[in-house]
Amino acid sequence: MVNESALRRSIERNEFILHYQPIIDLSTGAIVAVEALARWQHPDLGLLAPYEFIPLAEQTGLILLLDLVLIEQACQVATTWPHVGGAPPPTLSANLSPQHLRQRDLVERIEAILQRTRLSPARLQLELTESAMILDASEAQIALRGLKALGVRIAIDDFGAGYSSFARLHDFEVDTLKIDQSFINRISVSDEGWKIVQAIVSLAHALGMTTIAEGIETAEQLKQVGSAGCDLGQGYYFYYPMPEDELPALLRAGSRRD
Ligand code: G
Ligand code: MN
Repeated sequence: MVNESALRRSIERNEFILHYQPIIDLSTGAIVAVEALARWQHPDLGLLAPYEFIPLAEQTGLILLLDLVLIEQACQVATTWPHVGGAPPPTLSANLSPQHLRQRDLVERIEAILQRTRLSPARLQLELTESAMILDASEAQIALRGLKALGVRIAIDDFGAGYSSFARLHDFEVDTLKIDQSFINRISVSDEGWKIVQAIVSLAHALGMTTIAEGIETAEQLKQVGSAGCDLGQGYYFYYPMPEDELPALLRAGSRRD
């Protein structure tokens, strides 16, 4: 049974692992970033996906503990990724619940993680879901400014699925929009899907933001997001999330899928 005390115990016992999914530059095919995705290695239930425990972690506030434990783990791992050719190792994209923006010590905690792991701040991108947009603007803005002052980048995850405001994105100095996979799915079904993606990309670019298409599963979707002007892409068509030890060989082998 997954309940609060089981979840708390599992964090103490370190039952969480991270899988890593490459993010591809659509114009060069290079792996430019990697997202760390949480998995719970449950002693009885096996490997659990985020949707099976993140909602409970959010409700109970345990997410405040879990996220930081996982971000530190991912930063540590990211320092071991190889340089390939002259290119810098990929950026680490890590998920951070918007609840953290209310914590006064967030910036210090992230700074301490960067110092302990010695990951360059420029190689860390934090992904916040759109619900960050509805937090008290001044409170969120102070936290985001502090993170940006460290040199960390900010991405909005699952963009377009919930409440979104381009004015807020601009105020929050968001660097990257991750376009929700529901739009990418819709691309193959109707012209409308493509038009929405294209419109998001144009607005994002006008505000100086980079775009990532999430959940690319087919060659057709890849072609369409490319023609809509998307910068980067992520999804099963390229790579499934993989265990930590499989990534370095992939990075060394070069990042082209073909
Ligand atoms: O909320 P967030 O975007 O961080 O979560 C991404 C989730 O989507 C992960 O659990 C990941 O395993 C999953 N995922 C990654 N690529 C694909 C894809 O191409 N298709 C689908 N359906 N899911 C994906
Ligand atoms: Mn994410």
